[in-house]
Amino acid sequence: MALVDIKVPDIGDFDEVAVIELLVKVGDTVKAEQSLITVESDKASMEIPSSHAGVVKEIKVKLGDKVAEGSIVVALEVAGAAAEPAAALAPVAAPAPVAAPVAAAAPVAAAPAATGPVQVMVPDIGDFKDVAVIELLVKVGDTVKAEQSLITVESDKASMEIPSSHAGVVKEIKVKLGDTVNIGDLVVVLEGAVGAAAPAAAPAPAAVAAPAAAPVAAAAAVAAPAAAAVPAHQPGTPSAGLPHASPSIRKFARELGVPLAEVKGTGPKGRITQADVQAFTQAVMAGATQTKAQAAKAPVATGGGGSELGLIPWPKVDFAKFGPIERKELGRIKKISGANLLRNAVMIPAVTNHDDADITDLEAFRVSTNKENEKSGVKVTMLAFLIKACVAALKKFPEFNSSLDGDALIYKQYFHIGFAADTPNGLVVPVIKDADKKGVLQISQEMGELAKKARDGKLGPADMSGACFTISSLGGIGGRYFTPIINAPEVAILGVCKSQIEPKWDGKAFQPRLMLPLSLTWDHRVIDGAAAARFNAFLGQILADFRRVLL
Ligand code: CAO
Repeated sequence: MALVDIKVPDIGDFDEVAVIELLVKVGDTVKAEQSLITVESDKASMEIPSSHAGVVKEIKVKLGDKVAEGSIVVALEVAGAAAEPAAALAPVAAPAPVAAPVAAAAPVAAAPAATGPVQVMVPDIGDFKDVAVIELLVKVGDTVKAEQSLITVESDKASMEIPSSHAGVVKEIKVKLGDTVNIGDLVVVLEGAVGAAAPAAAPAPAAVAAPAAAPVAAAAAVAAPAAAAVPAHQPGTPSAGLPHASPSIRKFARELGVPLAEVKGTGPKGRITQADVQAFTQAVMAGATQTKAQAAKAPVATGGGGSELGLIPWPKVDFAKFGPIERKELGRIKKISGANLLRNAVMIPAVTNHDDADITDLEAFRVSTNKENEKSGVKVTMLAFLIKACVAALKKFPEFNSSLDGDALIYKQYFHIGFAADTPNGLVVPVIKDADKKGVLQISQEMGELAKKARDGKLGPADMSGACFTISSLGGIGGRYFTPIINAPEVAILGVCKSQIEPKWDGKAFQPRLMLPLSLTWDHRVIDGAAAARFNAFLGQILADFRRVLL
């Protein structure tokens, strides 16, 4: 075993780059070429790889440190034989490619304006070969300045922008996303003299711009950075339109299909971390957020065009013609829930059965329990009893606790019950997990906590995911019956309205009974009307005599 210092290799003229990420920790086993840290200059973001395989014994830098060529990054314990051929591994250790964000086209003073077609090529990007085009930053017709970035390219170790050598109007874009490019490849064709840095230097028509740049060495190019490749994202200026993230995070996001521009960075200076990308993915999967592309596709609450369903277009009315108006954008929750509700309303063949449950005795029990428990601070709610009763009904009728999966049904053996909560920002559905394993008191307490979190806008994706069945209670507000919309991929939802005393015939006389209106909406692809009627009847029996929950 030998201890080898892994140093920052030749990174050209970048003598003061900041360490912005530590990618390994003491004790980690690393392979040769594995990235150890990410550094960032004002010209590029790059990862420093290990020249050897081994075990990290010590990390010699910390976040924020400035490093230069030769700075020790990590002390690595390597097997004796492996330590020897350090020289053989030199190409790995010297990520000349990372020094690549360079390649000047021409010094500023000479940066000409195009008067005729000018071809802008990929300049000298050092040792990089076959770098992928990951962003097109201009479109045909755009007016660009000299030095303005045209495309972003990325290797597995660095990302950088390729600037324009000239000012002009973009006539043609010669690359597309996913293309791989090399030095000298044509990027765009510009035309017309616009905002010239030095009009006198305008080249002849059809001048070839980039190659005009001396094929300078990386360091020299940085020293004359007129059209040097600039960082894909400059520290401190994430709002420049491009996400502020390291190459590996950009790659990670691309693999997951995550639009980085929509991810909020929580790292230093708003930098996007791997955890940010993961959190964004989880939020999208849980339905708590949408990508812009999803939102654009979704026929949201205010109405997509309607053309997706072959419907006539949504009526467009100039309401101001009829009286004063005020326009207010929908909030985030309303937009998301609107899109979900519309999909569920349109895609599910839903039917609603209405029924009543006699809760006279249950309500008396609830009120007396609350009196006895006054000091505990936990109020037992009717909704908590309903959750418990629904669990019993879901156990008896398992298809209500299922989800469609193509031609199959997934039967859940857990009982997570969602409840609709009205908040100032819109409707949300927190979930009581494992309601079958909890008592009514605990459910009441958790509901109180979740409802508060909902009103405070603090529910996280985990609080709102995993429901098997949902209850929407308007009992505290009023109404008789309504037709709730199923919360896909669930297959049923129970709507509850305000209970009231009604005369009920007991065979001899009318008796005043407290009746609770129930509205069960179910997915007819999974459930039949008879099963729904039985489900409601069973629920009614339990609510009339809660001891049946025990049976
Ligand atoms: N019948 C008569 N009264 C009822 C009742 C019912 N079915 N359910 C509750 N109540 C009464 C309670 O007794 C309580 O009265 P007091 O204040 O006099 O004790 C009051 O209504 C409030 O009840 P609660 O504190 O138990 O609250 P809740 O369990 O009814 O509701 C919550 C909690 C979060 C579900 C509710 O605040 C809410 O947001 N409801 C709206 C849900 C919704 O919007 N659904 C529609 C979805 S489709 O757009």
